Amino acid sequence: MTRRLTDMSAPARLAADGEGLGQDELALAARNHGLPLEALRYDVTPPGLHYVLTHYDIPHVPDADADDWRLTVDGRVRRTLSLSPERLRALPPVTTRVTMECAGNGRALLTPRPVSQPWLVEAVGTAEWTGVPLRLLLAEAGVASDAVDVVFTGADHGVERGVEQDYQRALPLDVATGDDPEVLVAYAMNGAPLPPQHGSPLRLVAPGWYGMAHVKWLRAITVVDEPFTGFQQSVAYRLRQTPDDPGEPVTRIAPRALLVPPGFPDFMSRTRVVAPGPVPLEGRAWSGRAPLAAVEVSTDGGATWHPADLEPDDGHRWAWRRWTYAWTAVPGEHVLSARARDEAGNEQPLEQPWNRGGFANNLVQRVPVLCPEPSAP
Ligand SMILES: Nc1nc2c(c(=O)[nH]1)N[C@H]1C(S)=C(S)[C@@H](COP(=O)(O)O)O[C@H]1N2
Ligand SMILES: [Mo]
Repeated sequence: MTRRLTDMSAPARLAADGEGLGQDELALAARNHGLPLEALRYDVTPPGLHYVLTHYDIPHVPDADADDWRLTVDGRVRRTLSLSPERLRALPPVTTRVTMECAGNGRALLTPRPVSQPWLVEAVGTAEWTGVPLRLLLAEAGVASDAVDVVFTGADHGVERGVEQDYQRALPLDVATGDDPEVLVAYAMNGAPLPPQHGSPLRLVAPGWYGMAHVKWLRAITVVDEPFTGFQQSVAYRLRQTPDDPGEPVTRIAPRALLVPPGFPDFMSRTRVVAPGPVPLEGRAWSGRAPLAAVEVSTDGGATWHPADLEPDDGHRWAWRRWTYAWTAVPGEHVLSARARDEAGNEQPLEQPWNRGGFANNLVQRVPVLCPEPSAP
């Protein structure tokens, strides 16, 4: 259901020159937390450390009611299905390790700043998602030959830029019915039932796609014979330079590398402090567009770049990969960066890729580090 409350075309706001974060952005930041960057050390993110992004409220689904949940598969299908979580758990399970990243990651570092969830670089996490391949459910329902898109509806409801709505996103039919990667209707995260904030009892997992496609609290899958034009598809999540620019849709994750910040932090500035001498650097890198080709590291603010050692993916194509680099710190101030490139030639830019939503911005991370002079014995 979509109802117009005020003007649907009201564009998202850009912060004025020099305008600090407002209470509206703080309220979002306090609800939607990022991955503490030191947790990049885990291959699989412990659930409480995985980033969270929820547009409206987390629906209240008491554990006792979770099995009363019904997922409807309808629209342009031969047979409408009504599936309980129990029924889905009885089907052969598939587990996929997936790195998920919010399309707005990095937004708060842009100039001018799009006013929305003010992510720095930490809107990412990797989990083992267990569920049922979406293509098997669609095959059971029998997709009509005129199908174009598959729409996913969550149980959460809100209003956004004047438009009252259920959270809804669609995938093109070929992606929804594909098996490489296999889109999942997931009921477990890291081997346990989905936590409330990650979509309990059911969510979509679309490996390689930015977070907005992974619809949580999934209650309906609707096959449609026209391109889906819901708010999150055609108003939000478009790469626009101006409010009236139709823009390209946000789809798969652009390559990014992040560092585990070395040494220890200053409480307020988060500046890192390291002792002179060998400082092993490590981090993670990923791309949802093509397999990773290389990660490079700079320890001089991006002036020079050196190849990092990139670990193999060990069969986890849709998960981040660890990289390492041996640095020797000398006294002074340094800026550390890492940048990823994938096999399709997509590479992280050194200049911000700006659009009004602050989406798919994979500007390289900058980590200021202070290396004090060794203290006299
Ligand atoms: N139903 C529903 N699904 C949703 C959202 C939402 O607000 N409602 N947020 C989306 C966005 S923008 C992101 S980035 C991911 C975040 O998933 P996570 O909170 O499990 O990390 O969920 C997506 N799925
Ligand atoms: Mo997101």
